Amino acid sequence: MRIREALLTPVAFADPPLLNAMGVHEPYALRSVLRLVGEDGVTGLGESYGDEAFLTQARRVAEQLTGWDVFDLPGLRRTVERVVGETVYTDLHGLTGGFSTGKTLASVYSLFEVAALDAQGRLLGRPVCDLLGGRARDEVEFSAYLFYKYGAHLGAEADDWGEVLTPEALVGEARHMLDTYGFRSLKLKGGVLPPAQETEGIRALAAAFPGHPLRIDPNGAWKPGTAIEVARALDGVLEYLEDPTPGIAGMARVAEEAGMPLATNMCVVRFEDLEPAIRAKAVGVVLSDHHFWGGLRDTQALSVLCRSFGIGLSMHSNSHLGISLAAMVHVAAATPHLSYACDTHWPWKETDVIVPGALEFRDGAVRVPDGPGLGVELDEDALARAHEDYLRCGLRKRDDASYMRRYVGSFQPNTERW
Ligand code: GKR
Ligand code: MG
Repeated sequence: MRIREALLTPVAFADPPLLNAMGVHEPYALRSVLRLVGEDGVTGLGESYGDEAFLTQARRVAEQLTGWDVFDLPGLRRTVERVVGETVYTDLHGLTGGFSTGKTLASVYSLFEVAALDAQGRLLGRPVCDLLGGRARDEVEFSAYLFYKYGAHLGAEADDWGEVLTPEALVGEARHMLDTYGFRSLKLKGGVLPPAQETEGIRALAAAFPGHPLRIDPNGAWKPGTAIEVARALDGVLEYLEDPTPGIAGMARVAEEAGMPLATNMCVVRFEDLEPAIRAKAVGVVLSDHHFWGGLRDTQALSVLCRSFGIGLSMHSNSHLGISLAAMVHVAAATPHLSYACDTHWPWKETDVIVPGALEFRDGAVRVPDGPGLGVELDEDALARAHEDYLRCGLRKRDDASYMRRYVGSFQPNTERW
């Protein structure tokens, strides 16, 4: 199947004021939606970041794809390498670690690879997970992604979740998520309140939901010594401790003392990071993310490497829509070595660009859609609305820190703050 055109549409969707080490989520999250339209009319869908710097690279690749055969993934890689060159895509938050040409190439390639696999699946009448080697599981388990949050965006009315800054409110948020989606694992986004308060938050969750696996992720907000104290305080309570401190050396120091495995989506973000991290015994769990690990097939390659070195695999997420969730579900289903429930921001959004129904959470898990390709259909009207929201909202890059300074004038990101 040869490509007639590659259409890239930036979209925005409403996002609550969720807190993290870098600040607070702005009123809209940005994404990009890709449609690869074949000469025969078959379309392949992809979704990724919506920051202008990413869109610029993706647009330049899209312009080069007329006549490209969607089964030629090495050809796609060459095109991406040629177009992206030495460019380094950076974001303002650093919540997925450092930046490099390799990571830029992997991120841009991924958007197009997913859409190509969707198109291949539609042509062959087979789900993407079959193209990735077949299902190791029929459904993929996800964790509840809990956030401390403000009650309202600046100048707006309170949202339905309300303010969450205390252990009691956190338990209320978790209860709502568990009742609605049936999650078992619970992940708390930390790095927001002093570590002792976040430790109390985890203890409150453990008491309210006995037997539910728990994790906390302060995105490197703690110094190694603090991280060791938290690890001791929560020994036997956490299934893993995610990015307690920045960098491989700091993580290795904490790992030596911590009773639970350390997980990361910040210090191991490229294949090149694996060797030093493994040598230093810095991480016990790598959090994959096809959006920056080079697509679905490289995510599987990452899984094989992790298995070879006795490291667990879980999955990181950012604010996303249904095309991304479908891709996450297919790759997770086709990846035998996946050790934990995956992250998702799904409960935090109210709208989508796909036709509802293909992706449903039952008992915290999503069944692999049976339809060909990713198994999700684009809702053209919803896409147009989300694009209108993008044009209207005026945001062109994610900037949690600047938005936070409008709440708290003196705010500085909490990186290694405590
Ligand atoms: O949505 O604020 C957020 C998260 O902090 C996200 O940006 C992180 O990349 O979820 C991510 C993580 O696990 O670090
Ligand atoms: Mg993380």
